[in-house]
Order: sequence, then structure tokens, then C-alpha cells
Amino acid sequence: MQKRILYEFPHSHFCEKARWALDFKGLTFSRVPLLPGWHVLTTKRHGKYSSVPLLIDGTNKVQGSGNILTYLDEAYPDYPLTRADKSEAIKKEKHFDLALGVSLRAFVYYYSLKHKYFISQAFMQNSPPWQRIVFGMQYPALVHLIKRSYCPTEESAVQAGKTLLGALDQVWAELDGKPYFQAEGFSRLDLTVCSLLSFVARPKELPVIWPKFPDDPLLKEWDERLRAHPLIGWIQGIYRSHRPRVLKP
Ligand SMILES: N[C@@H](CCC(=O)N[C@@H](CS)C(=O)NCC(=O)O)C(=O)O
Repeated sequence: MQKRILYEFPHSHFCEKARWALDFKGLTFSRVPLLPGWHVLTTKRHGKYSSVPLLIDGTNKVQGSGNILTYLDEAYPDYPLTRADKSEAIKKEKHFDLALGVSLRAFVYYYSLKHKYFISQAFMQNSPPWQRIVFGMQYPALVHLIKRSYCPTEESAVQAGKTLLGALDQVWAELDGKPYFQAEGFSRLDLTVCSLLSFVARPKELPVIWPKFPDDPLLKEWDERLRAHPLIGWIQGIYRSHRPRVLKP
């Protein structure tokens, strides 16, 4: 059997997109968590960008959740995720990546970075002890890096929260009571929206161990507001019906 590895940050919603697609197609793979900061040594060795997810499938190397979905559909056409109107679907998926994925990440990090235990459990849940030690030592530098990259100011975090709320309404309106985005059935669009919001919906099929939520009033307020959205129930239902069970996180 050929070597198949997914390099990831376990809690990353973009990594969940790739993981779900692999599981959906019944492909076995190893999840390899990378130590943030040092992850670039691996990602840049195999790919063009510094980011995860990065899939190694035998001799093929694919970086980016959307590219991984496209690659998997081409290499393993059973259980297709790309349905009719491929280019339109990919365009919409990219919009969801930004409006849902990037916005959620910005404001969650902004409010949770001061809770080292929470962030450490998110990144380090599948990592060896020595990496946990390094993670702890480099935490201040990591906070600086994450803030600079994703959420430099409170204003940017609040704006990201507003963008996210608007995007939830937009997605819900677009579904308009339909079970899926596309008439053909479950597709990469459903998988994308559900993965990117899995942090909020926290379905039990998500193969991530969520640490106890930080005792932070602002974060809790946002969480309650987002979880009250009707889209969350739809996401939990899609996870129940379409996210194959995996044995371990
Ligand atoms: N558009 C990319 C976004 C991936 C992404 O932003 N990954 C983050 C984790 S959520 C990352 O690896 N950040 C570290 C870096 O970019 O070096 C995708 O869909 O995979």
C-alpha cells in the first residue's frame, strides 16, 4: 500500500476539510501533527506554501484543502465530492473558505490566545511530549506570529465576527430548506461549510479532542450567539449522516 500522510494542525478547520474527504473516500492515511513555527520546515520542503493541510500520497504532494479535494476526486473517483458545475462550485468554496474559515479563525484566536492551556491542547493533542515542551517554551513567540498573521487588532477581530455572522445568514438563505447545496446530493460545498464551522457546531463525529472552553466572557458570548444560528443544527445533521466514523482522533 502506498504511503499516505496528512500533515496537519489537529484543530485546524482547513485540515478537517481534507481529513473528511479522505475518510469519506475510505482512504487510510496517517495524521501527522506539526509543531507550529517549525511546521514550515516540512511544508516548504514538500510544497509551495507554509500552510497545512499538506497531503503526501505516494509520489504526489498536494497542498491546500481545496486542492486536496480536487486531487482526491480525480485520483479516487468513487464517492465523488465534486458534482455538477465544477468551476462554479470551486469558486463558491473559495468564498466559504474566506467568509467562514478565515473570519472564524481571526476572532477565535484573538480572544483565545491568552488561554495558553486551550491553545496548547488544540495544537498539541496528538504530539509527542518533547514537542509539547517546545510549544510551551515558544508560546509568546507563537502568539505574536498568530496575531500578526490573523488578527492584529481588536477591531479586525470584531470585523471578522461580523463577517462570519453575515456569512452564516447567507449560507442559510442559500440552502433555503434544501438538504444540500447541490441537487445531486452531498458535495464538497456541504463538506466545506460543515468542516469550517465544526469548531462552533462541535459534532461528536469530529475527530478532534476539544479542550475545555476557556472561561472568557467574550468568547462565550460569541460562542452562544453563533451556536444559536439554525445552520448549526444542519451541520450536526450532515456530520451524523456523512462523516464516516474514525477509530481515533
Ligand atoms: N487556503 C488554505 C488555508 C490553509 C491555512 O490557512 N492553514 C493554516 C492553519 S488553519 C496554516 O497552516 N497556517 C500556518 C501557515 O500558513 O504557515 C487551505 O484551504 O488549505
